[in-house]
Amino acid sequence: MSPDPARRIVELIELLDRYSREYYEQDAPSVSDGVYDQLFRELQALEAQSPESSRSDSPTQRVGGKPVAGFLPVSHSVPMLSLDNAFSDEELLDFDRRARERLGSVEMAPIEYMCEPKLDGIAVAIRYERGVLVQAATRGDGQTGEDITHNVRTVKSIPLRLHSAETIETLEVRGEIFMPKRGFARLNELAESSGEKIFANPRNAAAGSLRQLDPSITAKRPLAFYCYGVGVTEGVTLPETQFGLLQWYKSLGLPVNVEVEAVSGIRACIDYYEQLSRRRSSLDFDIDGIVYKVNSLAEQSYLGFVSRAPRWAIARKFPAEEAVTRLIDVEFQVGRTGAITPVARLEPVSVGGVVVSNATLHNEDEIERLQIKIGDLVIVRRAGDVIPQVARALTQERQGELRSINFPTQCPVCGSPVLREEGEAVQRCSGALSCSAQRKGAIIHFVSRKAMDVEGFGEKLVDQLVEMGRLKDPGGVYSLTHSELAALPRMGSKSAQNLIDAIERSKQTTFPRFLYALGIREVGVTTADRLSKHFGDIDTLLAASTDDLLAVPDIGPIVAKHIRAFLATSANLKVVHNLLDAGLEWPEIVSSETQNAPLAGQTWVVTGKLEHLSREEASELLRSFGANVAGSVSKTTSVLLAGPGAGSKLKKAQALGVEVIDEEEFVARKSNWI
Ligand code: 9MJ
Repeated sequence: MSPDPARRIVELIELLDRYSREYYEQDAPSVSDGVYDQLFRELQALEAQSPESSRSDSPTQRVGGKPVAGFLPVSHSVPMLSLDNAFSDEELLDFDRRARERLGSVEMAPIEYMCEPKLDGIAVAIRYERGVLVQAATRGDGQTGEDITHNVRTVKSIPLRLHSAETIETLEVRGEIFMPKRGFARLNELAESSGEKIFANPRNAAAGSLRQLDPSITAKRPLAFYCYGVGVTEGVTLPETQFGLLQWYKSLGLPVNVEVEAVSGIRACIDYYEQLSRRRSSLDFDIDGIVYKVNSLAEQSYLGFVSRAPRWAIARKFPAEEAVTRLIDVEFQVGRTGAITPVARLEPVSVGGVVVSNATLHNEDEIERLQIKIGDLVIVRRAGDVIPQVARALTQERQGELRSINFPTQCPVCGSPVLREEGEAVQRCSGALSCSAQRKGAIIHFVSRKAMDVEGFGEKLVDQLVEMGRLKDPGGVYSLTHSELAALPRMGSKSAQNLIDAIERSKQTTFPRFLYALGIREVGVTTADRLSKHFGDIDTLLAASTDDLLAVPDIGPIVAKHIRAFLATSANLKVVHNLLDAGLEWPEIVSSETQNAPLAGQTWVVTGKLEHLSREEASELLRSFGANVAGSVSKTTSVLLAGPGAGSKLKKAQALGVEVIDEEEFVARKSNWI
């Protein structure tokens, strides 16, 4: 499928050149930095393998962008360096080892490092003479940048005069101009409402803002600045460390990122990385990694630099959240409710630090929107914990045979017609429990932890029993026998007995668990709880009309429709009755409206680790006493039950003056409620 190396090199050079022009000249990138880096590294590797095919116009031979016409060139008498990258802890450890070897401190004390968030903005050099801002320039290629003084003067956090520094002859401050995320969002909202061009990301918005010929436009853009380095100086003695430099900058009125931290040794650098990467999304500025710098300025100058990067600093990049790979095939999965989800099978690729070989394509509309075909190169995105998605297809790079994706009209599992309800994007198999995929899904849901909680009843077992024809609906679980289970492959007599015991235990349940376990569409744990409180018992619920359902708090027409549809299907009613006949039972519901429940009208939140109960068990108990249990703390919270390890919820409760109790107090109070 992949072309030969020489052809791929030519292809990559052209592709990277186009992406680079989109990025630097048009401020309109069509791919993310991560994708660019990935292709760049692929090119580097191919050129190393086949040096005879490398070309002098390859982007790997170039160090930076060209100044654009309209701005005067500024030459950097102290070159503006860029940074080498480390993409793993190993590469970072190598960097530290090399630095210690050069400093002669392999066996000696660890190096002290400064850790700085790596801002994703525009590097600038701002020159102050006798304390007054006289010039500002971009990095350009590191030797020559562009004069953007007129625009930089409009950035409000950059002082036009340094605090009490008239005696400093010359100070060239270096740092990053960027657009905070909130400002970026507002700017794009405004642009959208007035039909103007929308920026792809905060970095491009910042670059576009600094490239204005008219500074009154720049002045309206929400730009900010943090400084982190120094260029030319005259008539001043610099502090001894990077940390000291930043402290001194602060005293001069220059903005310094509050997140910077001096640490001892490379292990502490890794800890800093892990902590900051967890908070990354809550920072108000985009970062693409962490910069580590040898703290001592004397050691920095001893270490020096190679070609364009210092030997005393390194950028530990976050794993790219996007990568390019090829779509090999599309399969259609059938879920518990019959929803048919197209799943992309991909050539495995590392995204966000995880190897991805499948990604969801959501539904037919999404396939249409992506205009994607099998065989296409695609961009896969995975941010944080979200399921990998196909962001788009590189349709311009198409070559060779491609196959179009046809959404099935019959269920790929049972052959029943696939239907799409009006106003819905989802297509569903119409086979209900006669479709083995829906049957498996329904039973897996039924035995799951928040439902009937049958311990040890896993997906593989459900698959096996459904395929043998032994489980036709959730009720079948209660007629399984020890000998039947023990005869299954890889199942001993003891495991079979454990399962039988767990099945038996699950018969003692609660009304909301039972309702949730039925797997009615749109009925999650909270809705099941509301329904059980409202109707109190199963017979009243079974007889409920749509209007009766609409009278339940927070139940709207869609949920009511799904409940009615479920109850109107005779196969479902048969399942419900079989379950009741199997001996499922639950304590009578203490309805908060009809009986004077001790916690009626109160809203509780449970957080932290409890010793004697799980959080869910505590919540269930609270609900049984009439309390409403919420997921987050607010002004209306009555009490927060907090175990050890409670974090932001505890802080918020304390800030709002909400009563906080521990488990011991909870247990003591509980005895009064019974
Ligand atoms: C960024 N981008 O935040 C440097 N940087 O230091 C920080 N960049 C840098 N330092 C030397 N914090 C060259 C570049």
